[in-house]
Amino acid sequence: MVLKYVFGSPFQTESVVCFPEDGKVFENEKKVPFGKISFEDGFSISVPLDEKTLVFGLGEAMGGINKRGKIYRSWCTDEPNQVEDKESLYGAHNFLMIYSPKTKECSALFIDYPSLVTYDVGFTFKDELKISLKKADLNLYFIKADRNAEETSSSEETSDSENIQENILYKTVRIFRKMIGKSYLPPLWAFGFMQSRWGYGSEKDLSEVYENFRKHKIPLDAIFLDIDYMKDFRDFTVDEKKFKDFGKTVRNLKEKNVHIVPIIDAGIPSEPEKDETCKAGTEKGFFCRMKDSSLFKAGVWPGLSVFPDFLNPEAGKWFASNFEKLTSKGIDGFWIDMNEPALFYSEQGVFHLISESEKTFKEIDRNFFSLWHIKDEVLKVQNKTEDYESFYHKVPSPEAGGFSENFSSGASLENSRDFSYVRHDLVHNLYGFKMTKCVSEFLSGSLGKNSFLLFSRASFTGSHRFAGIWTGDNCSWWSHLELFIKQLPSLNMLGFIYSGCDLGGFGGNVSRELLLRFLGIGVFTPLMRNHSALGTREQEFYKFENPEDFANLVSFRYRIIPYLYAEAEKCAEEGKMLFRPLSFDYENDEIALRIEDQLMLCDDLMIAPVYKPNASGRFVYIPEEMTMFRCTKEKGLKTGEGEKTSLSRGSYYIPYEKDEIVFFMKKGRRIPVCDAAENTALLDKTTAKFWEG
Ligand code: MIG
Repeated sequence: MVLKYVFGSPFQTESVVCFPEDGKVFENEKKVPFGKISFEDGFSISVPLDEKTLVFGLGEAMGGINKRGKIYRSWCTDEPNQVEDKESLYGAHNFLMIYSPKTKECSALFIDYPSLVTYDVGFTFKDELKISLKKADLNLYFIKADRNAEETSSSEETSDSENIQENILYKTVRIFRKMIGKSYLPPLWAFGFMQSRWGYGSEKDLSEVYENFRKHKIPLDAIFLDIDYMKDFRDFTVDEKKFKDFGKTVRNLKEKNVHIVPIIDAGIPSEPEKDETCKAGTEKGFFCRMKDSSLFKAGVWPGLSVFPDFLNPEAGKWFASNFEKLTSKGIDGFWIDMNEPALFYSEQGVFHLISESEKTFKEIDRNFFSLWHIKDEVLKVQNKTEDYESFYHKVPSPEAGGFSENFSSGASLENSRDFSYVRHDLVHNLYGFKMTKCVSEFLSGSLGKNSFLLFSRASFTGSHRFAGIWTGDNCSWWSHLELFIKQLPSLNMLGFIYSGCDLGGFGGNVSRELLLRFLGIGVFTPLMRNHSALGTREQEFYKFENPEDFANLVSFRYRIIPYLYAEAEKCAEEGKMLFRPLSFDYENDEIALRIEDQLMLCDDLMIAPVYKPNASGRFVYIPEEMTMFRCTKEKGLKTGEGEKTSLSRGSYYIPYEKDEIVFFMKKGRRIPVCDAAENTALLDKTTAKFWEG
């Protein structure tokens, strides 16, 4: 059962593409049956939770799989400092599930709203979930699966064990996934291993990486280019000093089955005389503007920049058409960045800082405490609220709902019948989504559906139809390895099947052991990329002792790629999840319900990654009889079959060294495992043998 509550005049976000035929729509209700709504200070809904109730969802977020006990803010944020108390990351994913083990009932909420949404999940009051918005213009969806109805049935499902089919949590997700549409899936090569680093930007860098991977016999399918390949960090340019013939370099590597994947940022340098993209976009009026119709400018990598108005479909189409400059050179994969959008500073912000500082210095006398004021002001310059409130998008009027601006005096922007101006902060969370959408549509048209790789940093519910996402700037921290385990199932709930994190961690210096343990989960995630920040310890596998240990783990990945890809296809098509919390398979198991560090994988498997330093194993809960496969360099990783052990339900200490892969298979299941290969193009599916549980 799906109920849609329309309040006020919502913005049409495009998150939901398929409203169920038997769904009901209500307009401007004063009461809802699942909580208390209030129109004070915008809009809020309060839902009572009983003590045992679990709350899942919110996609890319901090916290646990069970979201209780924390505040979250859905506001796309460039957040390179992901410490525990942070409330926002790069994605805005307003989907929550509430499961009561007592009543065995599950309901879900989807808040279809393009700006800040705050979730207080039993933090202020332990038994209250409170969701707050600034405006009372939204679509609120309430989903309640019926245990006995065949809402999610499909012919493929006969292979599922009964417990999955009947699981009310899984059923609820699948109703939601039907509403938000099928997931994007890249071509097979994008399931191969991909090497990246901020700093790679020349022909020499690429060949060095390629040669080293070959030398150490580590499989590889793609090498990434970060902003350094561009001329002065300008989109759609290639630095000729670094690449004599870019097209030739790309083609040469492609002949060796290695794809080059360049980055594209959201901002365009504000230099119409020098920069073609800026010139064309300015002439067409495709950049975001301020009230007085001057261009909004803020600093990002190329310096002071202007920002394509992705909420204007014509502007998006034009921006995306520029990708041809790279696809024509043989590029068939991109990652898009800085699209929250991240703003280092705006002109207004810097002027404000200068005047504040001058004032402080003048008055400082001997009260040095006032220096803290300057420190605060400096920090505030980046991603400043006032900046997000200062510019506008030109949105097709029917989409804008009650969000279009009522300009008073001093404005030269004007709403028309066809287009309305909407202030950025009111639709902030759509910026990266719309960028992803236009780029994906362009690539789909020019390269063909499912034949390009695309993933984005910022995202919104619905982005999964157009691209994958990565989880942004994590760090080489054990806690971030743990965080990633918790993020994966939540991302899968929202259809982000093609997703992953920077393996090894982006910021900070990775230890050999941590990198190996990151791979312990990375071998299973569709997006499998080692990426790190400029200035950190080099983290290519061959920079560490015994690179063959890494090569073995990556080889194992290649052995299961055909299986993983086929399963991911099912997930994308049928609204299934590649990674699930254990509760999605064992809803009646009190222990499984609370497990935060093991995941169900595909239909058949369970994984329990090690995420603590200096561990030579971990405790694992086995929720039903399973077969454990231990893959070592002698048995299973590179060749042959992993060592099998049968385990009945219960808890075990499982020895699990960092150069091994351990996973668990449900009884009676089997998965195909083929021979490893240097890259996905050389994988031979006919070599597959079944590993049986
Ligand atoms: O301000 O392009 O998350 O992956 O290496 C940092 C440089 C900009 C942030 C991305 C990261 C990328 C980096 N970018």
